[in-house]
Amino acid sequence: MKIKNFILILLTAFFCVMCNSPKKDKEQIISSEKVSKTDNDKHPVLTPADSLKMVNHSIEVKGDVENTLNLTVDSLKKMKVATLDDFKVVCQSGEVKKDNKVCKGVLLKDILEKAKIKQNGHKDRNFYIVARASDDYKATFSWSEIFNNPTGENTYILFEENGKPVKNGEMIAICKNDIKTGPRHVYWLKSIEVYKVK
Ligand SMILES: Nc1nc2c(c(=O)[nH]1)N[C@H]1C(S)=C(S)[C@@H](COP(=O)(O)O)O[C@H]1N2
Ligand SMILES: [Mo]
Repeated sequence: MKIKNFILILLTAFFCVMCNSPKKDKEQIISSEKVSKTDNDKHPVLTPADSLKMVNHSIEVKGDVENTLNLTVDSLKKMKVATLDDFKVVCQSGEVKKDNKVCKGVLLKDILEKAKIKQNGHKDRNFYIVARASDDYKATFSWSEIFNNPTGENTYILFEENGKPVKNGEMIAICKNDIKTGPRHVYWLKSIEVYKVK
């Protein structure tokens, strides 16, 4: 009798496992299908010469700022440099594109404080900040995210990855606390633009 019960329990457990696993796979497929693929999603393959043309030796901080800045890796090194551990670049699709052990950079907040956003009184806070690359890839931040939210302590302009200068240009904008870090990882960085919401 006891052996029969034992076999019955084993069989039930086996069928439960069998029924549950394909369900999980289906859920995963559905969630990755939510991101529709268009031609715009494809990365053009550039020749080494063409990708060199995308490199900027300085980034321009401009727009609604009192001081327009031209920042090089050397000028970033003179600012307050932070070290980031274990920074992963994850695409919107979920694919891990980079897995850095250690990176060095400067807070975007410190750069914007140096440039001084032109604010007209303390209620004038509706600004957006665009990090733009040479290929016109861009990421957008808001004044509130940078100056009144923990995101401000997690948004950097990087110049070093794993002890070496960054690849794909000299500086990269990143936001460490984004869920998927790929979208606001801007390489070939060319400018940081501050605009007031009209
Ligand atoms: N300048 C620039 N930055 C970019 C992109 C781009 O096309 N151009 N692609 C983004 C995307 S979609 C991802 S997932 C990450 C990593 O992209 P990679 O696979 O080209 O390294 O960088 C982001 N930064
Ligand atoms: Mo991506």
